[in-house]
Amino acid sequence: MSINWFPGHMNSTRQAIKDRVKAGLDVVIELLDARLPGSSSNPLLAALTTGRPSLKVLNKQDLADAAQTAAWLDFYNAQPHTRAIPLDAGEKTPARALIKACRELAPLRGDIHKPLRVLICGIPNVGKSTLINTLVGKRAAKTGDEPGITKLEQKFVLENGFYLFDTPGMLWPRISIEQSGYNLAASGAIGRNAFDEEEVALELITTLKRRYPEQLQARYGLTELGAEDAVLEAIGLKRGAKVRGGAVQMHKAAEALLIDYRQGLLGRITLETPDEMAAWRREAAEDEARKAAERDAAQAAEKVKRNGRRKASSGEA
Ligand SMILES: Nc1nc2c(ncn2[C@@H]2O[C@H](COP(=O)(O)OP(=O)(O)OP(=O)(O)O)[C@@H](O)[C@H]2O)c(=O)[nH]1
Ligand SMILES: [Mg+2]
Repeated sequence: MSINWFPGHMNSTRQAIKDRVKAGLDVVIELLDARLPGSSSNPLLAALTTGRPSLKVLNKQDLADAAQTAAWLDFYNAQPHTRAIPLDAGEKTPARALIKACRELAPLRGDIHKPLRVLICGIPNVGKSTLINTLVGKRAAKTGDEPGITKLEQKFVLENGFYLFDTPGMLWPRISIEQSGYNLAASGAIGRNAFDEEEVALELITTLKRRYPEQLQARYGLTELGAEDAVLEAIGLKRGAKVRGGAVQMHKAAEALLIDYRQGLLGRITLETPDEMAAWRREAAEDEARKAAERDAAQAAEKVKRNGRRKASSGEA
């Protein structure tokens, strides 16, 4: 399954971020989802904001595996010009610490004449507006548990000389790393109609079986874990996803599992490690290179054929 969800408002967001960078921007805060810190990092955003001081915030850390969050923080903190911190966007004290970090990243800005301009961006539903509300100290930005709540860039004045810009969640036109597509969909970053819930639930079960089997068993009272579809059926039985005749509606079972996962009812779970992500990236790049080589070879063969036909029709030997 290759996911492609780049509705019109994301295209406008791309332009709005471009304009913001041009108009002047001091710090970029990219919110990542701590449950998928690699897949939630937006390559398009990286390209739009290169060269700006950047703070990566691993948000929803309350839902992620603490040991994995530590590994991902090490990974990002080892990258040049990058600082990474974990966060639960609703928690006031750690959120306020972000303000200090922004001031340190742009020490020459932050008064009325030279305001500090901070852009908050990231994939849909990752908690950008929640963070703004926590920082501002009131429900100023609209939030909600589905992707696509914020539709337009919005400016908030945090204090004198400190501006925050909330942006709509943005993905990128083609998510070529298949596993990233599944993890993004499982996390709730992708619109419901843009993916097959059953397929995503089965992939989630594969990951959970490999990495968190006890948590999966404990949540649904399963004594053993069989094949993915059998596990999904068992989940459906526990979660009342049966039709009248007694058969399990797999689509309902998938929906129930995804809701439970998103709400943290299976415990604290991280779907990917830095090493896995690096391997997926490599595989996707190799795949792209192979496809490009195949395309080139097909085009070259076509050209030879065309030349042959031309020579034949013009009577050349
Ligand atoms: N558990 C947990 N939930 C969070 C956290 N931050 C945000 N949420 C929840 O995630 C959902 C999305 O939050 P929003 O702030 O609307 O996300 P957004 O990034 O602004 O989303 P879009 O505007 O749709 O791109 C809401 O239900 C929040 O309550 C967090 O740190 N932990
Ligand atoms: Mg929002």
